[in-house]
Amino acid sequence: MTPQLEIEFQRTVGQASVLTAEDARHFVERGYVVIHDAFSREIATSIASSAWDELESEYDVDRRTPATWQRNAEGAGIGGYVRTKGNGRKFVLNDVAPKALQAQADVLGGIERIRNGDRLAWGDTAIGNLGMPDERPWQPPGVHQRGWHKDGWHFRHFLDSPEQGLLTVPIYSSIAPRSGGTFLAIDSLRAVAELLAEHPEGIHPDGVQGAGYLIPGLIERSTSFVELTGEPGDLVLVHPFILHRVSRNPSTRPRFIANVAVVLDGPMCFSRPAGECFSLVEIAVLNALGVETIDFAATAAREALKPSPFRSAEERVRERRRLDVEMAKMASRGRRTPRWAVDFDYGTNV
Ligand SMILES: O=C(O)CCC(=O)C(=O)O
Ligand SMILES: [Fe+2]
Repeated sequence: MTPQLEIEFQRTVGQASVLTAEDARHFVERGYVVIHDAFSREIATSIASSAWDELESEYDVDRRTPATWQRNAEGAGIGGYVRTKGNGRKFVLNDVAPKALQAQADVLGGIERIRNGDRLAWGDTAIGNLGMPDERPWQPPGVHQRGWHKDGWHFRHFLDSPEQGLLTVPIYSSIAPRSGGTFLAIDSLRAVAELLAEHPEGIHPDGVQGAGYLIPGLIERSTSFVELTGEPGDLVLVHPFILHRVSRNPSTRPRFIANVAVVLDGPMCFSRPAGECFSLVEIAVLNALGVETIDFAATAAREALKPSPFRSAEERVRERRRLDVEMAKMASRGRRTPRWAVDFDYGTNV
């Protein structure tokens, strides 16, 4: 960090109450931090257990018999990967997990910067990566893999977008190494920040999702990866610009997490008036770009979009046209999808 940014960092850390200075530095420099025992094991295990109840009643699976788990297989190459609907329970963090709430406030610059911060709640849906022991060995994270993405399939992405202020991953079951933990490209923050800084008109969300044409060019610049591991009750806070992907779980240790987007009360700000602290999310962006402030102003309207799987035929055609125009413009400015992309199911603009 530059000396001036270090001063800003110390000011922000001085206001944190759950994150230690070490946690905060980890988040700024590595793009994520694991907060241990951020919420009770009871909440975690009750969500994981109701997820199994749902899977057993909806599919012909038995939680004790890994050979049955493949019956939920959803995505290509990721057997046993499933999202549960839950029972509609709500866990208001302020009431039942104040440490989890405060940890998020610590990285976002205060609870008042979180939309409905004092009523922020988790549901009881879960994402299971159940474990599919088969002949294919575990693969470590790497560039040439499918499904890398930036979260946020429902809005036009700007450098300061408030819709996905933070990516949070509450852990509901033990995640051992090589057992289905999410893969993070921890040095992808800079590539994503540079892209967004270059495009004040914003980026169509389809460009940065799993099949997004921009992803291969971005992930290609990463050399540093981690897989998330942890225990029930741990909360992983991930910077919104960190590219990540689902990993294949070849073990018999099922994994349950959630992925909760935190919405900010307003856009991020990279040139705050004296007396106002930057959030750690903002400091991470400034640090990644090697600057102390950025005068960012979006030049196109913020826009909510229907996520691609839910669009009507007509909407699909319309968004595809818009994306095609964006892709062509990017190509003409020299941002071209690398050749290998199509072999891993990404789009391409070349
Ligand atoms: O299941 C995982 O490991 C990651 C899920 C994810 O990236 C997402 O839901 O956006
Ligand atoms: Fe994601």
